[in-house]
Amino acid sequence: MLRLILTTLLVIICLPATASAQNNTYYVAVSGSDTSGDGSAAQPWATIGYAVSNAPDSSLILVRPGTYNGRVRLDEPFATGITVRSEQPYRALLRNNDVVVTSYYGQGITLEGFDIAHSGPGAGALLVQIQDLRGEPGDDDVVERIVLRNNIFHDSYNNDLVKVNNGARQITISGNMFYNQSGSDEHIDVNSVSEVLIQDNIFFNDFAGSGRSNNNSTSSYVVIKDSNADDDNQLGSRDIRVRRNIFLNWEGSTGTCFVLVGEDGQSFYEAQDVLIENNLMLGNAANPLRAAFCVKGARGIMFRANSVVGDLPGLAFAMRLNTEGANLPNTAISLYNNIWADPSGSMNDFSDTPAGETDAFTLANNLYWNGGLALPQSADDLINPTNDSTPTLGDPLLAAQDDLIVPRWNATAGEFAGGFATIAAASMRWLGHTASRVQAALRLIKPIPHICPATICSAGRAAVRPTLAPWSDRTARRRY
Ligand SMILES: [Ca+2]
Ligand SMILES: [Ca+2]
Ligand SMILES: [Ca+2]
Ligand SMILES: [Ca+2]
Repeated sequence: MLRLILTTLLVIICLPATASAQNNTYYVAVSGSDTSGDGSAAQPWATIGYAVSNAPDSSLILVRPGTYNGRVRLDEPFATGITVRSEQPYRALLRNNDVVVTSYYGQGITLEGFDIAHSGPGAGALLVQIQDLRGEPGDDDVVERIVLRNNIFHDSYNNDLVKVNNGARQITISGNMFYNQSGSDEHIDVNSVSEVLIQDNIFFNDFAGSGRSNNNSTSSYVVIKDSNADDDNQLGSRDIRVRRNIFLNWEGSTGTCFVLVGEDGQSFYEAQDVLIENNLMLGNAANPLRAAFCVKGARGIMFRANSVVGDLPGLAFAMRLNTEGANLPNTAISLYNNIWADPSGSMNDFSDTPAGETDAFTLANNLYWNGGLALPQSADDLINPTNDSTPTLGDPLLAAQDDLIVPRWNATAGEFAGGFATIAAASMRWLGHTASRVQAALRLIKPIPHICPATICSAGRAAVRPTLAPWSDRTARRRY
């Protein structure tokens, strides 16, 4: 309460009636001041953290171009929500030699349009961390309704780009670009949280483009797991959606995956009720990965209408479903309406799925193509293309993906490689280049009765056929 009163007093003190903060719009600029500024266009504040602590609910905070060094704290609760936006997309740079953006106490905050990176080698761990430190982690009062939208998260020199953990919930990560994490860590580490939506993002690595060496040591682009059991009152990540993202240009280790569910060998399900749909996974790079999609010790995982296309050197092309440590066997794994296509004909291993490590799965209505050669088949694996009772076998007419331009941001040119001004435009490029063909290929797949298990789909959606057009509803925000 004291904090609230102080905050209220600060707002009153800092926002005299003469402030020109029209329509709840406030400004931050590198030339601004947190002591003499009032947040108006003429007298902007100097730091985002100060603006967040002083702007009222429903505010729009516009951050002027420039480089902002130091930690950005998004730590106030807002019932309706505020937006903190780079006034010119990607022209406000957030830099720190430690974690750059944190939300440990925030509610209802959208961060939009920034270029976010470590300042260089030697930085402390993580670029962005969202975790619940409101009271006890994962109790009724949690960090929630945090949105990361249209940002470029790149070049962590220590650990993940974005970590969401310790009981946070209702986190949306939408329309961002991710490249170059560090060490055996991820672009997004979804760890012991619930209701996370990851959609319309582009994930790739391009270490050389950042003047770094590629050690083939990085981990999955997205991991969904629980490292800390019930220490945070949350046992397993739950209700996670990964949809309409583009994954490409693998430079990571041979032990990890574009998307990995479960990692830490726990004795409980590290993730439950996870939907991975309509993603484009492009095997354009020469660096082998473990498999496009991997699950270790999880329940209720649906992988549908994804397109895994390209040479994609991998220990397995499509998936690895296994257990490690104290993991329970995977159960309720559904894989349908996907395309697994290697136009180069080098798909020599379809899955790594040891018997006994997955006890219930559905494989139905997928398309398989190995450049005209025989599909791989292994008696050592639980899941082979022959397990699909309604397969589509044939050429989906998807091109080899090895000539793709990696769409990294070029600040000097003010555009993404390929000549696009926004992440959405760069994303649309892929739609034009590849996804229209993917959509054509998906039309080859026979529609099937919906087989969404009750653990994932509500009764209201249970009769609905899964969408076959992956990106036609890019602006939709509906939840499952
Ligand atoms: Ca809490
Ligand atoms: Ca991590
Ligand atoms: Ca936990
Ligand atoms: Ca195998």
